[in-house]
Amino acid sequence: MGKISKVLVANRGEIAMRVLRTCREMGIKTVAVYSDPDRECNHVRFADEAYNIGPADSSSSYLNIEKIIEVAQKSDADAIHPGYGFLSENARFSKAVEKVGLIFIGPSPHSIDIMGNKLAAKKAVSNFDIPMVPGVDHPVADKAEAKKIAEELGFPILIKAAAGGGGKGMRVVDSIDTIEEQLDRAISEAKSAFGDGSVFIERYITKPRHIEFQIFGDKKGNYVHLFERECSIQRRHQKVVEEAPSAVLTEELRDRMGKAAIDVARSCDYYGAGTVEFMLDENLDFYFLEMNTRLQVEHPVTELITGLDLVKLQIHIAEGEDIPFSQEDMKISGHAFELRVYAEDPMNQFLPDSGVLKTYRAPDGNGIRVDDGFTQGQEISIHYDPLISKLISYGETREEAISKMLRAIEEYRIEGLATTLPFGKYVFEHRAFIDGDFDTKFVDRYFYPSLKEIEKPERDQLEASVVLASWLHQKKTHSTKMGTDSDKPSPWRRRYS
Ligand code: MV4
Repeated sequence: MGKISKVLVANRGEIAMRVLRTCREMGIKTVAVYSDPDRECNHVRFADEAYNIGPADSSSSYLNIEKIIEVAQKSDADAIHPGYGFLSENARFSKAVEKVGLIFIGPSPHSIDIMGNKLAAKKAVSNFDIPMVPGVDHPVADKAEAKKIAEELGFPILIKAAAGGGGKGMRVVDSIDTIEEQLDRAISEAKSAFGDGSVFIERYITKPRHIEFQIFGDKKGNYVHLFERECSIQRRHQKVVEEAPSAVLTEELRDRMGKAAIDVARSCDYYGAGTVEFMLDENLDFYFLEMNTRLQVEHPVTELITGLDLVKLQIHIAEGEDIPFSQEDMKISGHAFELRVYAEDPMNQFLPDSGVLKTYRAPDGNGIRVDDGFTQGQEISIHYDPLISKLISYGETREEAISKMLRAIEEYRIEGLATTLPFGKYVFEHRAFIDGDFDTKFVDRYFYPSLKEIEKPERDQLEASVVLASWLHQKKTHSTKMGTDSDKPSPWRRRYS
């Protein structure tokens, strides 16, 4: 431990820029790494030094542990920031970094190991009073046992892979008739996807909201939470819109969930930035889901409502300093949204699009922040995550932040590839979203049915965004057609005011 004077950023795109900027502000020298096609990227130009670490495919470059550590040593860096994705939650990497005497700006390998396995995480938190979804905390391979568990829990149940994350290897089972085949499939899927066929069973929560808490721990065992982010607007486990604070938490519930989040961190002696994920059900009961041991994509919304720089905090903690404030000092101020701008076509099943950013002009002005990593003329490559930028809005109230977001979406100019900007417009103009009346099924419930309402030939002829725009216009006069399950009253609507 000790003062950090030079940081290698083992990442690319917007998050590399995000980390480099804070380093620059702190007077810390910076080292970038890049793959062959990334030679001209913003992070390469912005850093004090930059080194090529290999060809396009991630496994030979951004995932190449030996190469990255070699560059860190050669350039005399004293710490490595992994960003998110790539090596950020790889315990072997953080161990290797520390073994050669460098500082890993992130949690210990021990914390990464525990939280990387859902059963290990359940076991660690079992010593604390943290609400868990009813279910079992051991691997299940026996069919008779699976049936017995399912009958005790009641259908539907969910089979989950212990090694899984982000929804991979999950299977919903509605009745006893299909449980045997679903168990077989879940096990073989888990084995081939993660090299570990352990699966376990939980009661299935049908309409959860996804609420996560930002926590920080220091190396002396002090903890704080920086409130929640609501991330229910996602498709296929890929988040699209996030906000802070959540529209549905009361002060009392926020306090209880925050304390539970800190206990989750405590259970694995966590230090650094971490995120504790919960599901919130229709009765406002919450359940611990998993902990992510990295700085998350959506961290800017937390920065806006707290006024903190989370990367700066990460660096101070990595240097061995205490968290410089107490829980009581923390207050939520205003409301923030983030829209992830992906190079994906919302009118074509969100298929990734690649190509040159022929036009690229980001919005700005009061209440708008754009975290991006590319400029006009650059290519969005098929090799990596299709995230182009994060459009972030901030206002005194939720309504104000929504207005600013819609203004900024209109102002954004991207030509050359399809993006999720029109989808963002759809979400931020949607009555249910504006009312805070949504859960993790929002996209499936509203967006896909809305596309079916557009005649097929018309859809093929027209430019994607034009179709969506015209539908959005139409929607305003046919607002009752939107929902497919509007027969049931929504619990969220009542609570949000
Ligand atoms: C669940 C669930 C319902 N019941 N567990 C999805 C990703 C992984 N982190 C856990 N996930 C879920 N676990 C039980 N017992 C529903 C989901 C889920 C979900 C959770 C958070 C955010 C979005 C989601 C989308 C679909 C399913």
